[in-house]
Amino acid sequence: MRQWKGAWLPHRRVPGVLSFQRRFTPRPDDVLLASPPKCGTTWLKALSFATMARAAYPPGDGDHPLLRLNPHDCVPLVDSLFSAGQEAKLDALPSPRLMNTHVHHSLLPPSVAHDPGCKIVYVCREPKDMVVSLWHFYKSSKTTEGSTYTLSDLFENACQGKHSNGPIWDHILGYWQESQATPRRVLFLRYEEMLRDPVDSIREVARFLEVLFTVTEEAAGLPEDIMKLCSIETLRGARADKMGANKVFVKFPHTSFFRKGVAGDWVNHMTPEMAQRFDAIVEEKLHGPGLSFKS
Ligand code: PAP
Repeated sequence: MRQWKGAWLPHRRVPGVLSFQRRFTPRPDDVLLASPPKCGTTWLKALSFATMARAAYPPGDGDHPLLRLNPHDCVPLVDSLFSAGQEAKLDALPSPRLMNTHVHHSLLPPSVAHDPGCKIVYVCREPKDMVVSLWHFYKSSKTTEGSTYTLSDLFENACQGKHSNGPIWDHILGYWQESQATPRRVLFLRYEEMLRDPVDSIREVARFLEVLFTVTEEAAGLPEDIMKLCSIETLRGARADKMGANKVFVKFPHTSFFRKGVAGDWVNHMTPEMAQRFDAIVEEKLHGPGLSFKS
């Protein structure tokens, strides 16, 4: 791991993030989905893609791309494309481009962070659930390193903010503050609220992206169709390449992106002491700005 401007990054990701910062050419109608890892990115990618591309791909269509591709193959992770020297793929995307990043707001290219045109949809999650989800994800990796990583190793690192794109509290704060300052440019979502009312979240994303559902679409049940298409059960069963989402995630099988998909699974993995310790750190970091994950 390397620390850069306060953020922890896997060392192999640093060149990609640097290139993203320096060489990314924005378009005024770009849409960037941002998130810490394991906080609902795959779901948000599916929902946003299905919503934005609904004219070309009706969500009830039996041959919808999301039924044959992993959502990560439909919406590229920008910094990874730069890491892999594949940024030309971004130029080839039709406008409005839908892209994703895991980097902190402070690491975004200035053109993206402050461009009045580019919209950012951010999703985060209860931090303990993020840690547990990340641990399961590492365990599903095909590498020996991944399969021997213990929850207590990851937990100790997470308490110091030293995990991929950590600290999670700074990640959350950066986008939250931006969403407060410029709510028309940054939409701040929570995974738990999306789980509580997925259709409402779909409408919220559509409203924010200025692709509102028409009266006819509402009457035809399009938001509900998108919810069903993007449910964890449907996406898990998609005919996507079972060996992995795309070249960047090739070590991870398709199903490793769709585990439980619930809130509060930390309780099955962390002791009350671990939970208390982590909560205290997170609450202290987020308390001032008025954000909380306490239930
Ligand atoms: P990524 O960083 O690798 O893209 P991300 O998609 O952000 O991962 O988060 C994965 C979590 O979202 C998993 O949570 P879990 O480990 O606690 O189960 C995964 O199950 C959950 N998830 C993926 N797709 C969906 C979905 N369609 N609906 C609800 N949750 C989902």
